[in-house]
Amino acid sequence: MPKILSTAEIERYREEGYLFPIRVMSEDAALELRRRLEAFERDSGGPLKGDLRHKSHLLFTWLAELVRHPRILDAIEDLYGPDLLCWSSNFFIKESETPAFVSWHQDSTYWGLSKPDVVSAWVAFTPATRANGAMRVIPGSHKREQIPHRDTFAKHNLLTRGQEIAVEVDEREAVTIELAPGEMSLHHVRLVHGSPPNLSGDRRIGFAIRYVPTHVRQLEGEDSASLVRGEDRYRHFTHEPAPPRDLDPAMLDLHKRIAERNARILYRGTDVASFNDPRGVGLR
Ligand SMILES: O=C(O)CCC(=O)C(=O)O
Repeated sequence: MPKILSTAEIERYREEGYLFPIRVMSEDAALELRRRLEAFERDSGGPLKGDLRHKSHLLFTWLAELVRHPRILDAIEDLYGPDLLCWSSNFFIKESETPAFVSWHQDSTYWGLSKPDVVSAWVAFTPATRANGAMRVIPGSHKREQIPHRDTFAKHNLLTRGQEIAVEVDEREAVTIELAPGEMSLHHVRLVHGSPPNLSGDRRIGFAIRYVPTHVRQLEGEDSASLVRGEDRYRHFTHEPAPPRDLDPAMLDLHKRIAERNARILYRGTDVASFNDPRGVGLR
């Protein structure tokens, strides 16, 4: 018996590779998350950048709670079963009227995971609209195998290597994932997706949380993840603790080491070694 998705929604995810909109929390609760992010940005002198956008749930209690939000986990459990790890999370922030964009890609390309049993929950902290660069997806494209990508390291591309699909994408097939604050979309790791620049007068803020069932493993080196539901009978990943308070010194240190290790996986085959390296464009 599914927990929150209907049988038709589960079937749709299997056929099309995405689902939206799913309400996670009220608009006010989402705007409170935005307020917390922006309070930190004010105190630290500017927009969240570099490795602070990666696995931020290890640094902030309110994001640690978000990756464990029962409504998100119920939806993920309906798709992938009761034993779940949060493998990663990434802020995708597009400032207003800036050229930042995301090229057409499959998430699976550089993640190094053993199976395509990986789903992203993209949670909207602001509206996501056509005008502000909402994500676009190609329905059913997750059924394709891994498609070759080329690295562009393009200046305004928000992806780690500016990677893009090396074959033509028929944009007439694209569906735009418009969301209100507090809603989420789900997308499969092989789904072809991307997003255009934000032409609006406000920031567009999304927090993408990557979940795997515990049987998935990392093929490209040592890796860690947070057990967020059920039990882990496989122990393929080292388990990460939740932060006891925002910016806890021990968690800052752990996060730094994890980010360095993850960067080695995601930038493998290049000479970029860190999310903070200006040559690597990722997570600006
Ligand atoms: O936020 C966006 O525009 C793109 C997000 C994305 O590529 C992802 O979550 O995998």
